[in-house]
Amino acid sequence: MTRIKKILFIIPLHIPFEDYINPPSNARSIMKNDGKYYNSIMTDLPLGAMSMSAYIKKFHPGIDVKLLDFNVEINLFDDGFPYENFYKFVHDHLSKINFSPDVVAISSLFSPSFNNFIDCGKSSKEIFPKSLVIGGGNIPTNSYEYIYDELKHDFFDALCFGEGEKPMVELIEAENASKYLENSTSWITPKKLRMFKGAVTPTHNFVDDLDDIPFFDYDLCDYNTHGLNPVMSAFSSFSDQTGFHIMTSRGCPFMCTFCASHKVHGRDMRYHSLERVKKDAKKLKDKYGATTLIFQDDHLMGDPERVYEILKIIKELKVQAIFQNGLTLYALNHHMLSAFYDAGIDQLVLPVESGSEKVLKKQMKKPLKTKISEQVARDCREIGIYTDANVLVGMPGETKEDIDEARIKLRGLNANWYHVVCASPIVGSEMHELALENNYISGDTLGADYRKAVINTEDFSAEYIQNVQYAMNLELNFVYNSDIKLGHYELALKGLNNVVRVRSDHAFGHYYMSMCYFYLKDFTNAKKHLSSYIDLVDNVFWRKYINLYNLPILEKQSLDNITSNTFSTQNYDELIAV
Ligand code: B12
Ligand code: SF4
Repeated sequence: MTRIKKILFIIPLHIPFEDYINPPSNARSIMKNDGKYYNSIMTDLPLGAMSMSAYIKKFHPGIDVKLLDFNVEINLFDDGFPYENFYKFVHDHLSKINFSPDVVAISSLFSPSFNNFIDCGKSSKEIFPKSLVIGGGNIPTNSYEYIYDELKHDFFDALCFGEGEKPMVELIEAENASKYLENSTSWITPKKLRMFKGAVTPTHNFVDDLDDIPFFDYDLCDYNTHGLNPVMSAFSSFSDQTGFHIMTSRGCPFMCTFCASHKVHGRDMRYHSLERVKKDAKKLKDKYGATTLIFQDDHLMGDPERVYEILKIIKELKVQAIFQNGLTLYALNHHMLSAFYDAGIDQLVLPVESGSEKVLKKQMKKPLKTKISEQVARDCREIGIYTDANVLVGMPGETKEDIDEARIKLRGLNANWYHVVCASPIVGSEMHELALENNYISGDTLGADYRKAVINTEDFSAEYIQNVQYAMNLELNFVYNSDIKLGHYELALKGLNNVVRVRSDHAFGHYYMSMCYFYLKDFTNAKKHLSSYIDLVDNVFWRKYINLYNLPILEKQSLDNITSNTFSTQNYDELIAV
């Protein structure tokens, strides 16, 4: 009989604490009652912990599992954040928690959360010295040597390699937990690592048939707080939806150099059966009130026939669906896109990644041609699907010429919106290895995320990429906005409105909204947004870009006579000079 009766899952803050307190200018932020801006923390459901909990309870229904997600906890302070660092926050929180765990299981998926993961481990051992403190997820899977050998953070009793369902159940069932951890290849311990230096080769221990994992333990989360700010809310059509996350497959066979997913889930595809997908989706709708399913599959399009069936389920249940990770573009032919639309899906994320063939092929090793991206964007427009294109800039090996080529090419893609981010050397990716080997990384990489450029190569500096990333965002979404260019002002307002909703001081957002309203002959709103723009023209940050893109410097008197001339002063040819 197991001695493990209580397990506490902890999810560290996803982003560096410093970025929470002082959000970078290109991050979504919110103002709290103390008048200060804080980063707007995403509260998506932690599927890993929910899956492990369901699997554990299948074999040991008596085990009491709790979840503490600091991305949610940190959002609950309305009057400003009272702690000077993340460690103090966690420490205080754990010391007040009314739960004595036998195991504290900390999950860390993201490089930017590395230091927070460590703070959680340290605090947990201090507050619960008799508990087993373990870690798992992408970061421990890839950084166990760094954590134990370099940082000497032995407060983690063991770190799990890859997926944790089976290793957790084996741990619970072990006669002697310490002995099991030392002997199992799913776990790395400080003792094992030091004893067999260099020869520790942990292995994946997958649940081969995903249906063996019961319906995920959604009850670990309280939707009232976890549903406050999921990533989905950044998409205009989904901001008022009740979204529940679901992952119908694991694995991805592709080799994109910037990706680390395979390190945890492997490269072979494993799927939940269609019956199971249907049952879960129905339960999420009927029992939990889901109006939107948020698919987290890495490679949903792995089996197109299966996708048609999943779309039928979505249609039958009359729920919306969002595919945040993007869908493999080559599988999105006109027929497939029409099936998506027929199922009620009118917004898709397109992982376009670059407008340069060379960068796609050589730097990213992405099996994609720009003409496929263009075709998909064109088909979506024709069918009526709104598209958000993801773009990465600043891969090692990318040159300034490649970047300029991509900038120009992407203008012709005509996606509705673009999310341009800085390529980041995430731990576990081929790009990270390359960047390390060549000394390309500046600053604290473990804290790096896609908003902050950290790669410096022979071709560019991180600062250059940071500037280009912001300029590309302004160009593709505002100055060269495809919907404005095509005269689809209502569609343009969808994206622009979304920006101004989360950043009310966005000068470009207001200017281009005013332009759209003007051409839609809604002069009241045209005047309102132009007035907000005029209030921002003297702002130092915006003035730089206003000058760069030749937006007009207007005064309040202009509001009395808004004409098409107000909006036609740009000189597009100069724009590449950032
Ligand atoms: C969903 C998701 C998100 C969600 C997070 C939802 C959440 N609350 O967890 C959101 C959208 C918020 C997100 C954000 C980001 N993401 Co993301 N995301 C994913 C994605 C697609 C799926 C994660 C998931 O739910 N998996 C399903 C569950 C079942 O698996 P799991 O969580 O990995 O858990 C299993 C194992 O890891 C392990 N395990 C996990 N925890 C523990 C704990 C213990 C104790 C044990 C024993 C085992 C264990 O067992 C679990 C069950 O099998 C992964 C890719 C992937 N397939 O993993 C990328 C991934 C994790 N994300 C990634 C990145 C880079 C990011 C961002 C940095 C990107 C950005 N735009 O800035 C941000 C980070 C946060 C930020 N800065 O805002 C990278 C992380 C790599 C890295 N080294 O950093 C991944 C791996 C994708 C990739 N391209 O490589 N992401
Ligand atoms: S980025 Fe997407 S397609 Fe590429 S390897 Fe990762 S999961 Fe697969």
